[in-house]
Amino acid sequence: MTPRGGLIAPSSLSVDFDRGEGWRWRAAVGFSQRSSWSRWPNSGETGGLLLHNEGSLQFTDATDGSGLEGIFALSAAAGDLNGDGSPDLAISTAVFVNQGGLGFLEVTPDDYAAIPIGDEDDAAGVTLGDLNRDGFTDIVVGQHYRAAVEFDSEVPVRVFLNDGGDDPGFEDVTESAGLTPLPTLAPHVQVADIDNDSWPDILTSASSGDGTTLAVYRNLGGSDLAFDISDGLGSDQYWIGAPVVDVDHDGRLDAFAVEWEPSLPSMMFRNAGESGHWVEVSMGVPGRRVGTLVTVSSLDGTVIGRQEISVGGGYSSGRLPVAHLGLGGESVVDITITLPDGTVHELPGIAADQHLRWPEGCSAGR
Ligand SMILES: [Ca+2]
Ligand SMILES: [Ca+2]
Ligand SMILES: [Ca+2]
Ligand SMILES: [Ca+2]
Repeated sequence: MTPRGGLIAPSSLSVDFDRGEGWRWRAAVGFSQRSSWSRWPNSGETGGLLLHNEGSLQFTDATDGSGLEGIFALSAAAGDLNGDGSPDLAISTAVFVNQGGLGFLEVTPDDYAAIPIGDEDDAAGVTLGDLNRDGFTDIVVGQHYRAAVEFDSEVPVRVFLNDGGDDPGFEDVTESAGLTPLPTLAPHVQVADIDNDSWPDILTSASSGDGTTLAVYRNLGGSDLAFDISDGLGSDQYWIGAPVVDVDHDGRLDAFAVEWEPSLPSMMFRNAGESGHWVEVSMGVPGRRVGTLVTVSSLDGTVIGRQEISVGGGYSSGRLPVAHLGLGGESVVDITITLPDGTVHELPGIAADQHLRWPEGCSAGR
């Protein structure tokens, strides 16, 4: 590829968009900040890049003709939004469906654009997950709104529910689902079942607890999507990133809050809350992890949760290629693994509270 100077890319991800053969990840995509940010004078000259992996660490620029030309955003996330088995793309400023062969069709909802209050307000981290457990992947968008601390504005994290169409439509349910506006920035967002009750929650990099911990929108469950927010909003404190991972292997998802201000420490938050049962699934097959869909059902066949293994999303954070699913009160579940090539593997009667690395089977270790 030809080097392009001045590109600032706060977010990037790697995903097999064109379902390349073998182990290679065939495409990576990065997005630069929008050009109007005067304090980043070199940003926004080219827009995001779609890079095609030719193997041996060689990449070609596949942006032209892809439908992704001239895009500026702070974050990108990939996942199957229309259920056809190919990964699609949601970024802070637009949504695209994969048409195959590294071509994308824009399906951005009319009300997707973030409306700035001041000069340094942007939609930020994007993350995907099936928040209402209807089988269709929804979109969560964080906010990097300096107005929240400079003008005492309150700005929510936004949620768009997928209507399940082939060219999916998305409904902004931010207000109806009770996503309380935040008095500080929340650039990073991640869908994660923090209490393992089987309903996906939204962790943000805003603070709660009067600035002492991360703010989490807890999914109240049920057919009508509704969230509760952590207590103690009001502090200006926020973190720039907050990747989620079960660091101490106790089944509860922990988070590392990354500090932007050099004089302050980054913080590791250990999850010490109440927890339901859980299961984790990772792929032991090199290069075939990202895009694997893990579906968990109770023994009566009710789907409890589904999660696509992904490494991207959010803001300036990453994630492990692991599906972590809360199970609530279910201690034994059936698991279905759908590989990126469409192959389906059924794993019946799996005991909860373990990490399962497929295909070697269950083990206590990782
Ligand atoms: Ca798709
Ligand atoms: Ca959904
Ligand atoms: Ca939950
Ligand atoms: Ca933990």
